[in-house]
Amino acid sequence: MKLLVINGPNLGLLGQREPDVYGSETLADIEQSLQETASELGVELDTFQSNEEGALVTAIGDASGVYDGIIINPAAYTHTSVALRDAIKATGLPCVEVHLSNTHAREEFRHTSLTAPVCTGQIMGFGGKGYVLALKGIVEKLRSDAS
Ligand code: CA2
Repeated sequence: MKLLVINGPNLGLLGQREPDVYGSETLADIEQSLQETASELGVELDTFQSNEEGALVTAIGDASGVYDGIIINPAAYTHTSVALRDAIKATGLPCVEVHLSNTHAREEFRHTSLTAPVCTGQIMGFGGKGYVLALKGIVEKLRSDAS
C-alpha cells in the first residue's frame, strides 16, 4: 500500500513562526514521524509540499494509479480553492484532510472548507499528531475495505 502526504502553502515555515497556533514541530519533524508510523504499519509513504496551487492540483492528479490514498493539508487553499476540490474529487482516491489548528475556533473565513466535502474524512486541532492519526485511519479503512 502506498500513500501520498501533500502539504500546501507556507507549511514549510512550520516551527519557525506562530508556534502558539501551529506548534513547534517543523514539517521535517512531522514527515519523520509519518515515515516511522508508515514503517510500523508496513506501508510506503511519499511526501510533497508546494506553495503553488497548480503544483498541488498536478500532484493530486498524478496520484491516480500510483497511490492508494492521500493525506492533505491544503492550508489556506482549503478555504478558497475550487481547483483543489475538483482535483481531489477527480482522483477518486480516498483522501483525508488534516489541519494542525482547529479552524472552527479561529477567524470566520477559516470555518469553511471547500475541500472537506470531497474527502473521506477530516482531522483537525491535534497539531502534527493529526497527520499520524490520519495515516492510521486511512490505512485501517483501506485494509477493511479490501477484506
Ligand atoms: O491549521 C492548519 O493546518 C491550516 O491549514 C494552516 C494554514 C491556515 O491557512 C489554515 O486556515 C489552517 C496556514 C499554514 C501556514 O503555516 C504557517 C506556519 C508557520 C508560520 C506561518 C504560517
